[in-house]
Amino acid sequence: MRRFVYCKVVLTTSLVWVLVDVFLLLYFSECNKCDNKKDHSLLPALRAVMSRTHVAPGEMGKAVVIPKDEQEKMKELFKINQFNLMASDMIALNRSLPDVRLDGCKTKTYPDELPNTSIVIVFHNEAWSTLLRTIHSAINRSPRHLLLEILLVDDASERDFLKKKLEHHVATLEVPVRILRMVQRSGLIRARLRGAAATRGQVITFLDAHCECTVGWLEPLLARIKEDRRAVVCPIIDVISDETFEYMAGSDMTYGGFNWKLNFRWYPVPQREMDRRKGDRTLPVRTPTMAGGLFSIDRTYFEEIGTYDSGMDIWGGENLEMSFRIWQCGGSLEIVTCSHVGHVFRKATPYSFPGGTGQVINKNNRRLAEVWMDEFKDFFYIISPGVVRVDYADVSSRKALRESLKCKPFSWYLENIYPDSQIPRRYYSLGEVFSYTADKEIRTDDLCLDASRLNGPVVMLKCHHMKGNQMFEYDAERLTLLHVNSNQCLDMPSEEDKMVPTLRDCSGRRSQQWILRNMTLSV
Ligand code: UD2
Ligand code: MN
Repeated sequence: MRRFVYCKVVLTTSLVWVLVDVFLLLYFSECNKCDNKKDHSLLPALRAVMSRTHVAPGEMGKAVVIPKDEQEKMKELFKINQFNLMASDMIALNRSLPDVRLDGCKTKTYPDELPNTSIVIVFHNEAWSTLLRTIHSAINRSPRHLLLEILLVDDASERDFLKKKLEHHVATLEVPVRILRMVQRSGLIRARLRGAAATRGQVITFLDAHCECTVGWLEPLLARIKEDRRAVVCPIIDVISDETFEYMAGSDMTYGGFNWKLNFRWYPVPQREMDRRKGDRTLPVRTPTMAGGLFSIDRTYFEEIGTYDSGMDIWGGENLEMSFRIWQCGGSLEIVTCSHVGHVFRKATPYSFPGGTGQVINKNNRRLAEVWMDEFKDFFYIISPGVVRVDYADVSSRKALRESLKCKPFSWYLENIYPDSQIPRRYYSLGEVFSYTADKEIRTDDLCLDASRLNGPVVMLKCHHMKGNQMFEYDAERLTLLHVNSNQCLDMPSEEDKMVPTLRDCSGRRSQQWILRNMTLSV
């Protein structure tokens, strides 16, 4: 009997929710048709109810769960864009998101008179729902007077819905949206240049085509540029899961750097930068590099500082090129921690790279290194020999730009802006795998060869720069690497050591002889 009552209660409660759901679904499908007109005063309240009832998939940034019997189809669809297209298509174009800002950001006020912005979004074969959610979230969460226009640049997409259907859809929006079409596939760099040239706003804001802007994202970016027109500012990039479209807040404690192969990487914000901001995490973080996709820049400053290198193709390298250029030529690059924008990070690229992925990225990186990295380019070329083999065309106009802007050397950048960089300022020797540094470390990126046991194997551990177990003395005559702490020599891997290099008493035998290549300093 009791169980019966319980079931009944559960059933009626569910029934009520189902009715609420149906109502909300109807309401929101209507709303989607009329494209987010502001006059839905009920909307915020309904959104709140909706998030409690989980009525629509993905509301409040929740993960979308695909039922078992749909998962085969889901996997098929995943391949089109390298993200869960089925999940994305299930989510409303104006889905609600949590307010992930630091508390100190929520109460900040900004000047009434902020510069306005044009948003530039370039895309190649983007999915409908992700592209439109980028646009809708930007419109819904930007004060109307600050968002002048949106420019879409279609980089020669081949999908039908991105033609007339897209034009009709954007024509109904309350912010002017213009679509420019590249005649042939040009890559994101030249597509952005085309978009930027057509903007009329005081600031240009670039976004990837699969983003979601959160509440209050725009004001802090514009306010920082108003303070200093040479500040180029990025939001914190939150993660939208490629598997579930769950919205996950990014950290304000990481900033942009790069590794030995010039890949962009996130690293912890160093203590010196925390100290400079006196521990106030709501203040902008000075970042050595930017991820590349999401940033705002004063429009005239974008021109002055040399826009982009139009000789770069398709994808890659432009973010570091711009980062080095901004810092070396007198600007600053910052992450405005009060601004959050989500981005779908993918594990693989969904589109083709005409000419081959490696070729394209090597060419862009070569141009970057030739123009901005001075003698440090040699370090990079040894690590990435493929880069030296590509034809990188003419960089003379970029070198002339560097000259005319009187930009500082790369060593200045490494010393002053990126002292925690993984590039050893001084090294004795460099092979394709390891370097032997002036600190007598055997090192690759931020990992150092470390030995803690007599007659034991060596391992790679995070470099601590305290010498100790990570210090090896090279004897250029005997060709030995002496582990000073244990007074033993590095020995070649053998079957017996399970192929791991090991410390052994120094015996002078062949397996303890190491040839260091590309010596730059004498040991
Ligand atoms: C990151 C950046 C991206 C760019 C790239 C390096 C973020 C969040 N994203 O990679 O903006 O700086 O690093 O180059 O920081 N696209 C075209 N034509 C092409 C290729 C791409 O229009 O030939 C578009 C694409 O549709 C997308 C944007 O360019 O809107 C960025 O491409 P992505 O999303 O593949 O780059 P991502 O996020 O892996
Ligand atoms: Mn992207």
